[in-house]
Amino acid sequence: SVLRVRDFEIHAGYLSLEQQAAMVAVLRECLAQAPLFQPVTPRGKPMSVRMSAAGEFGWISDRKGYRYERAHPSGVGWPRIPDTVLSIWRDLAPGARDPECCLINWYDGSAKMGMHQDRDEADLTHPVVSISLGDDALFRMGNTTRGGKTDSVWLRSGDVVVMAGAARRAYHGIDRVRPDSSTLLPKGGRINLTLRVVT
Ligand code: MD3
Ligand code: FE
Repeated sequence: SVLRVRDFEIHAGYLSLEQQAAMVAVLRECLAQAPLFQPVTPRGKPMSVRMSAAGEFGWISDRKGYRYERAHPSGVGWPRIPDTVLSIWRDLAPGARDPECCLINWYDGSAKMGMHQDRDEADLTHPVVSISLGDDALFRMGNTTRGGKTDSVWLRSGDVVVMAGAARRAYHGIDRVRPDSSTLLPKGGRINLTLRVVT
């Protein structure tokens, strides 16, 4: 079922449990090559979300700033974007250029992501596709400028969200994760994948 909240297109239950489990298995291989790391903000504050990436570029935050890089902080190249992940992009963003980055965000039960805009990409007319796996998360959607009214929705394992149009430039964040709401990940927590065109 597709739910539209403003310009956000939420495909609830897009992935079957089997598809979700297969995706977790290929993500483990990605993370073996490019392990999760804890980014720090340019001001030196550690983020609560752990991150890695697949694709030509990954997103990095450290004391030097925010940017896309061709290598993991360890120096190794990012793994390829798994085909099962790429096929979701091609289904839901038909006609768009293939993504150059699959950002992998991992949340434990106390991680959150403050309201922000994604604007480190060169061309904000390309859509972003987000895939949720594991524990439920409270996703908050705001406006293209900071402040104003927001709408919140719980994202569940297997849900896919497409951000195009005004949603692509909207402020958004994750207020909290509901621990133990899914059994997909053996140690619990939540994985969010975001597919992006970067250049
Ligand atoms: C709206 N991730 O990685 S996914 C992010 O669940 C990010 O990890 C959250 O915000 C997460 O930047 C939210 C939904 C999402 C992702 C990217 C967007 C919404 C977006 C980019 C532009 C606009
Ligand atoms: Fe974001």
